[in-house]
Parts: sequence; structure tokens; C-alpha cells
Amino acid sequence: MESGGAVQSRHSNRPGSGRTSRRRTRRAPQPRYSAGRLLSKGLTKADWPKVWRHHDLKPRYDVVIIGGGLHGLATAYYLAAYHGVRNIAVLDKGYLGGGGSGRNTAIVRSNYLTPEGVRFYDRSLKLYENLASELNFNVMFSQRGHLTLAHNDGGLRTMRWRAEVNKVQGVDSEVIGPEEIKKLVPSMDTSAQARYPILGALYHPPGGIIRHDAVVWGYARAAAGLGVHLHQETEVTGIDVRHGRVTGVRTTRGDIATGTVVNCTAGWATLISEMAGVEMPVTTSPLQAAVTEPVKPFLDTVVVSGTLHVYVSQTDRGELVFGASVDPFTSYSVRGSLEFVEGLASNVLKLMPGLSKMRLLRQWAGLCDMTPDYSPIMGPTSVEGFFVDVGWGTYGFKAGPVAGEAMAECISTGRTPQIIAHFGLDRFRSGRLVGEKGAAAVGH
Ligand code: PYC
Repeated sequence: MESGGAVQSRHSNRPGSGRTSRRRTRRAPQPRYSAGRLLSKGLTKADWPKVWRHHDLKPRYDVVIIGGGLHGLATAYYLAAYHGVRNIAVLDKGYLGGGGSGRNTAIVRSNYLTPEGVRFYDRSLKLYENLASELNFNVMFSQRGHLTLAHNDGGLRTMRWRAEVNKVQGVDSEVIGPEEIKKLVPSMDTSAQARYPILGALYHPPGGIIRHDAVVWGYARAAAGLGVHLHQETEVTGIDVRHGRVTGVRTTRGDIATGTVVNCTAGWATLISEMAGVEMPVTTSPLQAAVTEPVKPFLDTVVVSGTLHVYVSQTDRGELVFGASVDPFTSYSVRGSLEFVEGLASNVLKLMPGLSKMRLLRQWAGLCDMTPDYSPIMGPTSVEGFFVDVGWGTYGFKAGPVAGEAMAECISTGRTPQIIAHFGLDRFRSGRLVGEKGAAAVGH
């Protein structure tokens, strides 16, 4: 395995890592207002304190993270909070959380197909369970259960396979039949007359949804509170490499000298890696989503149908959030299409005919960087000091905490943690792929 240069050789002190001490180098920021003061501030136009400050770009940082989404911010947070690395810049060409972190459908689950995937996403789910207290920020995690429907024998066989792999890894998953599905989701047509009859489902009780913006803001606030500089509207235009080693980053706001660069981007992951001379097998496709008007709560489970290319959940505000599979072409457009909503409506009504009167309010798209095996690319590269955390396809949001935790350990110790050892870029040369297509939400 390739190993990058360690930024600092302190031992790792990860949350819940089972190590002897659970000491953090500093606590996440505490609330500055009592409930009464919050209310009075909310009712007046008083100045709110900034959650993170604007800084001038320093000429030198120990670590430069490219991409101010969940992965970049989580990596910065864990580096600062658990590894004592504080001289960090997070650069984003737009605003924090404006890419995939703000465009996903906020589903969290760990019921994957491969043991490597299940262990990885389950660590993330565990970190999500504790995230509100870790960051002292309400991230509104609702573990309402997750259902992946099977409409044919092939689908049912994959669900059984996943259930067994999940159980062996200690993840709560089981295959249930149409009667139990109907109890969990009364609005679903589970009758034998349905256009795509439901034969069963993989039921994963710990899965659920979370408020994605809150997760981004929570990590950003905590990282900034530990001294990390968050630079928005700062586009990377080049990466300097000398004698096989990273020496700096060029940006639209000036040059930075650094020995460690982390590519945490989505959509532009190959462009950034190519600046360092690293090629990656990634193609980019949009994934479209839509949200309805709010209605009374009636759906308290996440429902996915791979066959119908649709998934749905109801938010705390009452809206239904729908997503589909990735569009079958490469594009960088983040707009929705009429073709998508027509297909979506037709498929949703096959599952839940009672929704025919609901109105869609908004639609959008996010960019998915797909790898050949539907697993991410993480860790060091052949360029010393250049790390990647990319190729997040349709699974980046649910992996944010574990990706940040593992990348921080990798950067600070110079060793690739076991939990991401299978996701290295070298697997595309060795052929040791981690095939997750059968569990990557919906068909692609
Ligand atoms: O893997 O759960 C998933 C997912 C939901 C939306 C896109 N991917």
C-alpha cells in the first residue's frame, strides 16, 4: 500500500475507536445564548455572531483541503480535534455545502453488499448517531428504518444476500414480506395486482434521514472553532508538484505553500487530481431529485425501489423527498428536467397510488462521480503529500463522518487505516475491486 507523508506523528485518538483515551484536543463550541436570549434575538433584528470568520489566505498551511463540503469539513474537524493539526485551510470555489452535500436526499444507512462496505458505512452511521453531541449541534438524525423493495426473484435473492452479509458484520438487517411492509408503510400498494408486485424487502431499522445542511454547518462551526480557516469563493487553479511531492496550491486568491493537499471534491475530482498529475477512473453523471409540498406526516420509513429507480422519505416539515438513479449520461448540469419528473411521478404512483394529487415544489440535481466498482477512492496517491477522498457516486453523504475520520488519521499518521484500506486507487491496477453496485441505492 502506498503511504503519504505524515503531517504529524501523534497517535490517533478517534471517537469511539476503542483506544484507551477518548480525549479530544479541544471541545466543540458551546452555545452562547440561553433559550430566552435566543428568542429575543430571533424576534429582533439584532446582529447574530458569525459562525465562522473570514480570514485572509495565509501564505502557508500544513494541510490544504480542496472542497468545502461534508467530506472536506469533516476531515478538517477530525484533524484538528483528534490529531492536533490546526494550521488547515479548506478551500471551496463556491460556498460551504453548495455541492453534493446540499443536493443529496440525506439518507443514512449501512446495509451494503460487501463486508468492506458494510463495516465502513456502519462506522459512519455510528458516528452520525453521536454527531449532535460530538459537534454540539442539532443535526436532526431520525433513525426511522429503511426499506429496499424487491419486485422479482433476482431482487429478493440480492436482499437475502445483503441481509446475511449485514448480520455477519453486526448490522441490523432482515428480509421481510409484504404483510410486514404494509404495516410499516400503509400507503404502499402491496397487493398482487400492483404493476410491479412487491415480493419482499430488506428492512434496516437503524437507517434513516438527517438534516444535511445542519451536518455541514455543525462540522464547519466546530472546525472553525478549532482554528481551521474556511475559505469560500476560492478556486484552485493549480497544484505544484516537485520531485514527486506536493509543494503548493495556486488559487484565485493567491498561492499557498503546503506539503499536504487533500482532494475532497465531487464533480471536479478528476480535474483537481489531474492538476497533481494523478489520473482516476471516474465519470460524472447528474442525479436528479425533487420535493413536494408539505403534508401531514404519513410516511415514517425510507422506501427504496431499485426496479422502479425511485426512493422516498418524508421530512420533519412534511415534504416528500424523492430521488432517482443517476442520469445515464455525463453532464455537469445541476438543473432538473421535465423527463425526470414525468418518470418519477409515474413510478411513485405505482408504489403509492394515493399520492396522485400531491404537487411537486422543487427539483434539482447533484453531481455523482462514479467509479467502475461503485466504491470510493480514498487515501494516498503516487504523489507524496497528495491524498484523495473522491468517487463518491450516490453514497457520499452517508459516508461523510467516517471518511473525515479515516482521512484525518491517514494524513496525520502517514498510515492508511484498515477501514479504508480496500478503497485505494491502486485497486484499479491490481484488480481487487470492491463491487457495491448491488447495494448502491437504485440501479444505474
Ligand atoms: O444509497 O441510500 C443511497 C442513496 C440514496 C440516494 C442516493 N443514494
